Amino acid sequence: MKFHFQSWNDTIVAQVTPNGIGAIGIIRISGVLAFPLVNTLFQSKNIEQLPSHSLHIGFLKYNSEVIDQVVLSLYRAPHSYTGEDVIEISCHGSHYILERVILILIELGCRLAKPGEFTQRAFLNNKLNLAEAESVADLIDSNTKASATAALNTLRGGFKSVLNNLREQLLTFSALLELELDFAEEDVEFADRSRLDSLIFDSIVQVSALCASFKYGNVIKNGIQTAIIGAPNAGKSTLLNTLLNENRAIVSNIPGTTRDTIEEVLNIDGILFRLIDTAGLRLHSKDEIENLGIERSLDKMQSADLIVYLFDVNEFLPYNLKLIVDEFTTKSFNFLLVGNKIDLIDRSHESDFKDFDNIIFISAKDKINIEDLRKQLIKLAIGGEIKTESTIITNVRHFEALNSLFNVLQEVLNGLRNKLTSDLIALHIRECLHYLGLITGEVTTEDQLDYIFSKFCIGK
Ligand SMILES: Nc1nc2c(ncn2[C@@H]2O[C@H](COP(=O)(O)OP(=O)(O)OP(=O)(O)O)[C@@H](O)[C@H]2O)c(=O)[nH]1
Ligand SMILES: [Mg+2]
Repeated sequence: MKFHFQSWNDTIVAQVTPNGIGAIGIIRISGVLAFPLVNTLFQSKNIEQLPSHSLHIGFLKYNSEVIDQVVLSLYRAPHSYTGEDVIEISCHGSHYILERVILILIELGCRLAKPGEFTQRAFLNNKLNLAEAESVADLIDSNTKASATAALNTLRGGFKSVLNNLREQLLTFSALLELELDFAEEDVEFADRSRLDSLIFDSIVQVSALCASFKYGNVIKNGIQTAIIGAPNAGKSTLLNTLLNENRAIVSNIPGTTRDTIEEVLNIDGILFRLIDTAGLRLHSKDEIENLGIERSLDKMQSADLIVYLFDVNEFLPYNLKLIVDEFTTKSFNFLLVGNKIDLIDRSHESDFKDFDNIIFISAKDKINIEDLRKQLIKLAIGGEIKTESTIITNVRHFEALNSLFNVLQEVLNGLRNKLTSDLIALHIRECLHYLGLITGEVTTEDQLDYIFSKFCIGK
């Protein structure tokens, strides 16, 4: 369902800058009452006749109370973020002033905006499609270059053009299909059936690439849980400190030093690794607290996206490492073997472990090969370099819709190859268009929209 400009009777207001003291705080008002209401408060000139996209300095006054000297930014419908009349008031960033202005505007007839309501109106007024609106929230949430670039790419229409392309392919397909239905009456074999086949095949390739990109998208958006696991004294806490470049965890030569898990975030080339230093694993500790720590280590290991298995190359036997690798492989864990303390040995000792894949040798203490380790972590997390310029799916909702689309496209292809009747194939194509519409917001219900926008922050 689409509304037209200014179809709401209520005018919404919210602070768009974060709470707290700053030089400037901005309040946004959107709706039919924006201009008349702000006009009653603005002393310096009558803003009703002023043009869109203009700035005006002056005093806000309510009854006899002078509230602040402010700058108004005026945007007239439909040329605004929401598509409605919008005014942004830049006040001095005092909590008192901002609250006072908002309360006055509410007293005069505005309503406090719900989370994401400005963007929801932008969507309902066709300023953005749903995927683009969601990327606004992702952009605000992003805290690395990679996640910001991916969100910005969606917002700038990268995803939209991929979806439009798919839609066009499907529409061309159904046009060809109808042509075939027309000819069927005359019992003429449709000449270019292989074109239908290749159209659907191309769509499947595109959709499966988008689905595959979700793995990276998820990593970009949520980071990667990385558990550092190993025997007591292997040097796990030392490694955590070295990677973070600070003395975060206690290090000592007493086995069993780390009791509870320690979690810190490390940014490697724009990817967030949520590093977890754990209590060293050993079978029979008499210490009850250490045993609790070991239980936590095992839990973290199960739920991690990536395990860094650290061992002391001077003490650990290849035979034992093999047992660990077998266990990890059976459980399909994503892991990296890291032999530590190479500063203490003759490096030829590394050759004892030459039969293992996914292994590197470092000294956590003397910072040897740490750059290599960082590169390996990136490689295991995302399987190479991230190309954030290409379209990457970061949103679970989009991923699910694309997955369903992928399945229906497969059915279409099978149908074509097994000579399913054209009217049945046409039904599947309609289903495909439905899933595309779920992403862009053409077939979402109001409840779904409320849910999606409720995850935004207030003021956006
Ligand atoms: N020579 C050398 N010593 C290291 C290296 N890494 C760690 N150590 C030493 O090994 C000892 C144990 O280090 P930790 O980092 O506390 O080991 P851990 O794996 O966290 O141990 P637990 O917390 O008990 O499980 C300390 O004395 C460290 O200084 C290294 O690369 N080379
Ligand atoms: Mg430790």
